[in-house]
Amino acid sequence: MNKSIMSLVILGAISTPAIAEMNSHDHMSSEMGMEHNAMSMPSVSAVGMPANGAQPDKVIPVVLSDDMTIQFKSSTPIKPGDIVQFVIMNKGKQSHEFSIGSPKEQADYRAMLSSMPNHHKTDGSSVVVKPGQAQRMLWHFHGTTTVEFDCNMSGHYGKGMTKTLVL
Ligand SMILES: [Cu+2]
Repeated sequence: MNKSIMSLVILGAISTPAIAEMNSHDHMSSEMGMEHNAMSMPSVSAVGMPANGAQPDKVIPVVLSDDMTIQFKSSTPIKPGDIVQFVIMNKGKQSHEFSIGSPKEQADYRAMLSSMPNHHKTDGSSVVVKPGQAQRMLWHFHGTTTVEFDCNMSGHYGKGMTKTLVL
């Protein structure tokens, strides 16, 4: 009897740290997993979200130029609920950005950039396009229907590189 109690105690002494270690490992990996998900999870904007992998309803070519214009080369209107594939071409000699958000989100973003100029968003709502290059952005429009498309490269918004649509 004593012996079996003894062995239970020993078993307990051995297995408890092993379980504790396993638990802490599980805990750690799930925390890391969460962190990873949080980092790779697309931002949810007031005007929608990235739609990577989805089938687009519409394709809209966009031209960014050094004359500070954002031109949509398609007369197809964007409607609430649309998944739009933007194909963004930079025809200029300087980098431009194509960013989607509500007017408030864009203003907050520019305020952030004014203190951290190189922190352009990479969450699927914005893309910096180098001169002569093209990038794609797939966006699902839902929510607020006043959508602001901006270039938030330093000074460009102030020079008129902005476009507002009411879907
Ligand atoms: Cu620009």
